[in-house]
Amino acid sequence: MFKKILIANRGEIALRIIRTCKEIGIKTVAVYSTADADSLHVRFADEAVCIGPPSAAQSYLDPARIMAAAEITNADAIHPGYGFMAENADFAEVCEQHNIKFIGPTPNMIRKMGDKITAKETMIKAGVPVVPGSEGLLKDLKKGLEIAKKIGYPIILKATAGGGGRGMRVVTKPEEFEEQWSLAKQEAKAAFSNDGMYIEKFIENPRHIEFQIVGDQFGNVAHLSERDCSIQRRHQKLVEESPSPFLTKKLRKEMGEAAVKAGKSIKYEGLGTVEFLVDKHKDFYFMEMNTRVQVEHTVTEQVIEYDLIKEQIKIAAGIPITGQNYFPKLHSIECRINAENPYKGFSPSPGKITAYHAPSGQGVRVDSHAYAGYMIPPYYDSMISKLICTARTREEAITKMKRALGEYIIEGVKTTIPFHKKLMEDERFNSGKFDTGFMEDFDIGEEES
Ligand code: MV4
Repeated sequence: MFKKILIANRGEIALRIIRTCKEIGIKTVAVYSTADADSLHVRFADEAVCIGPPSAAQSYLDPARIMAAAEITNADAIHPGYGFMAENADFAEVCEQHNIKFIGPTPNMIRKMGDKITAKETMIKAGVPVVPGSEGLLKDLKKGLEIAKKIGYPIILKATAGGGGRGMRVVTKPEEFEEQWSLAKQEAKAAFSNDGMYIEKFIENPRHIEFQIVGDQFGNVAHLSERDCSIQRRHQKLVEESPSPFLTKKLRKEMGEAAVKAGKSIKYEGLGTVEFLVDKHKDFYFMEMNTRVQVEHTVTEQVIEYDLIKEQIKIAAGIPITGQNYFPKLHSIECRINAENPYKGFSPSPGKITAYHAPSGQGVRVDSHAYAGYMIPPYYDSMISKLICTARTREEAITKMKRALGEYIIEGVKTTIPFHKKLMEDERFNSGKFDTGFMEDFDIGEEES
């Protein structure tokens, strides 16, 4: 087992990883930018190394600074958390070269799934259903128009280097194809230095349902059931839950088997998420695979009673998994609390938290690095807390969430708490009949004074 893990991240996830390390007797090293000197991950780690100024490019995203911190502290592994270095194959390779274990899949697996066309081809070979579309890279505009005509409009143009909603354009009729094609290519070139595109049939208002998978170094792969992440706004998830109110037992089994097939086909190692789009006929299609721990891993932990970070560390250390699939015993919902003003288009609201009280009680979990007096820096993402409520049924979990949201006090900055309160009262949310279009016509109403 590792003796010392460096956590190449900040905020709640750095804290989350430190907590597990403490429980299993592994020393921790925090790294931080000068903007995070007063952060809890710095205080709770056994050691901490300042790696640079606030700009992420010169701190959390700089491989040389992170590696230097790992070497001077003698860390034998690096946990990247999510974001930053988590899906950076080059960084995983640098770790390998320095004989420091990157806690995650191999650089090749990260690369394979990071390139969306390669990922899709891999899934087709493995027999996992994918959205009908072009096979491989689109050669030129003419070929694109041809394929779009064949599959029928509307279609969606996607960048092979994209993902998570970046580098996509919907085309509803042939007359618009050329313009959208060149805009999409320009955007992809600017964002990813790679303008490779592919086409898919556009599925209107799908549900976003993802399966947690876990694989070890011996070829065992299992799934830990699904999370429903359909409540999103501009590709930012707001609420996640497990199990999905949309899945039947039969569909869960089928999708779970597809997710395991996906993982086995690449001998996947570590924690991974297989994202599916599910249409109104309950047909499901592989979308993307994420090769990291996700923000919403917590709801899975709650419903199957499993420490996913512990599992991730054990797998990296070469300990085998049992290979059995897990099914939810409970219902868990996560509300992401962001320092944003939901009454003003979710605009960022960084600043000092002047008063803070977190909810608690049975079935209430708060994963947060926030405290009274904490200064939320403007440089990083705006999530300051995850409120996770777990009960036997969805109805009870929602009731508990309302109670917990009512106890949550955060003063000094605007937060998304009022949004979540309104959502928990929403009829459509309560019925479980919603899709990824939900936020387009959700009305939060007037701010209470
Ligand atoms: C799609 C789609 C409809 N049809 N692909 C958005 C995130 C990225 N993972 C892919 N996304 C989509 N791909 C086809 N062929 C609709 C979306 C999409 C979406 C997907 C999941 C959750 C929220 C979404 C919001 C808008 C669009």
